Amino acid sequence: MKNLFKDTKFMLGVTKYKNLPEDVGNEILLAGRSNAGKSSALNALTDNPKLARISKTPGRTTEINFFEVNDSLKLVDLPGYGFAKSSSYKRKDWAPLLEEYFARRESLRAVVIFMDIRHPLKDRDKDMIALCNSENVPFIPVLTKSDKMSNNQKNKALAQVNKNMVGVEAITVSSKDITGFDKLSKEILKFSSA
Ligand SMILES: Nc1nc2c(ncn2[C@@H]2O[C@H](COP(=O)(O)OP(=O)(O)OP(=O)(O)O)[C@@H](O)[C@H]2O)c(=O)[nH]1
Ligand SMILES: [Mg+2]
Repeated sequence: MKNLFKDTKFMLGVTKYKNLPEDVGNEILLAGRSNAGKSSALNALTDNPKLARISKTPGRTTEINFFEVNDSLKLVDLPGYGFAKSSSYKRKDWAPLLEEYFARRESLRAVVIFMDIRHPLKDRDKDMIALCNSENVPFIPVLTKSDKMSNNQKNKALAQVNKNMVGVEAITVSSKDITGFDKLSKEILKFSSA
């Protein structure tokens, strides 16, 4: 199967709404707690280990980074929520930008919410789900680092998360073993027709 994300390129990183690229096409937001594995997943999805920076130090991603998949699809990598001392994503400097983005961005189609499979649905994840629900933006829950669990544990975690959500099913991925990304690409591409 051809990887339609293969030619994804970094466009720009911004910290202010006015610096956002033109509001055209389709945008998928990549969200999640710091260290959840967002950047690793982006690299696995695009089969490009050098695309987004991975780090052992939480909070490496501090801007909203735009990646162009093709003419009509962009992936938007958010800084992890809760990487600093703040207890809520709302208190982060870029939170007003995020709220403005949700309120105004015509191109926003869906949010991928990355959660470490060992620690899913923390308060800030629930905040993000609530924000999606209040703005009527669909979300795709993704459980990362599935290589850290046995199949049995994995299925239990998945069932537990699914039990807490209506109308959506979580996907498990491992950026280490490169599993689950076919499914994730399919889900993302569902939102990418302009
Ligand atoms: N075992 C395992 N480790 C992973 C996986 N995905 C990410 N990691 C590790 O988790 C750490 C954080 O990964 P990142 O991809 O940088 O996480 P992030 O969500 O982008 O973090 P921020 O940019 O700080 O918000 C790194 O040490 C990765 O190597 C995975 O699927 N399996
Ligand atoms: Mg990152």
